[in-house]
Amino acid sequence: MGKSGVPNNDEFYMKIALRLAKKGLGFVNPNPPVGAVIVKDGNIIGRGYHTRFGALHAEREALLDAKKKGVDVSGATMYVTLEPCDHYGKTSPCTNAIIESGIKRVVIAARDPNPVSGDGIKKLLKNGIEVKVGVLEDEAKEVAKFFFKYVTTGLPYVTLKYASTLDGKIADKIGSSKWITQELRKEVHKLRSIHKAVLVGAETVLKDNPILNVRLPKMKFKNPDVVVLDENGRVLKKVIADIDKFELFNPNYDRRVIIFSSNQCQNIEFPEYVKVKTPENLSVENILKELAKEGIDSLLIEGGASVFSQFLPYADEVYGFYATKVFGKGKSIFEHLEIPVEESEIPFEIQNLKISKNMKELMVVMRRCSQ
Ligand code: AOF
Ligand code: ZN
Repeated sequence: MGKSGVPNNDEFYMKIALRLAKKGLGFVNPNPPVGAVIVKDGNIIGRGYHTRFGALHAEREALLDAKKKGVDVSGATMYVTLEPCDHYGKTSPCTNAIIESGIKRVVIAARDPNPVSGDGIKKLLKNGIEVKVGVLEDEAKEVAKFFFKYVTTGLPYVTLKYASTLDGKIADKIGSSKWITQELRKEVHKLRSIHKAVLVGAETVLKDNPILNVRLPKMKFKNPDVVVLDENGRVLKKVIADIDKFELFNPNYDRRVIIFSSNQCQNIEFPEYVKVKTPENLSVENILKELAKEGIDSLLIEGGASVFSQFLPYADEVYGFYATKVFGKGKSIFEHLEIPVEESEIPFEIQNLKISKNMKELMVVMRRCSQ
């Protein structure tokens, strides 16, 4: 912030770059959403963002945009939400493109934690470019939180999402669980659209036959991959018998389906978008590691109670959707956890709240406290 509380110029343009970066959410995983703007004499002459995995990086998109407009970028400033890369990956180094363009100043929000990408800042400085780092750094790390967790830990970012009654029930006593919350469903679909994969347990697949796709009218999105935790092989057995019975396996949703199972089903031919994984160890840690190997940087846990209980200790974020309903007897969200009262304080803090327009539903967003 400037002294008057008004954002200074660097923050002003970085905000625009961050807004552009967000457009890539859900399309770029496991790479980062990145945005860039080029400014000369107070005018924005180029804008760009990373649009999808494997596509041009934000910096090159912004340079291309300026070129298409026929403007000369020499002497301009580039604002970019992540340190420019200095490596030959799917594209050649952004540092080279910046240096060749004649840009004289680069403002960066966050340093790149990915060691593979090289030292972009050093390269720019060595080539006489002025560099400023750390403008809206926290905001940039927030936008690219999946990437930061994935690159620094080798594990996906885990978001746990449940819909429950006021008394913490996700299903009534006969197991029916559909439509506990209605009004805030758009929030759920937004969550699905930004995660690389959603995970459900066998019980949910067998009871609810869920689709788990994104339904957001008039918006561009990508359906997340689906991961099924099928410890006893119950889903697999049914799928082998009749795959068409399951919404999850409908090829129209254009996504991968990964099943973790104890069932060794050699010689069974599945469609190419289905992958069965049968690691010896089906612990949560191991499943997360296996998913990271599949390029899954973000995982949305969608239920049911057994899966919620197993994944809560690994969740980075929790979205609780509450309806003004009461089931009394029924399935509790975390009923498989046995926690002594003195240890019941979970290391989360409430970050955000949203009440539905009809005042009947509440979304509570919780984040694991930073140590
Ligand atoms: C992106 N988009 O806009 C920027 C990235 O696999 P590659 O060759 O596309 O390189 C990916 C790495 O490049 C990524 O991990 C990050 O460190 C860096 N910057 N990546 O996908 C971008 N600026
Ligand atoms: Zn790059």
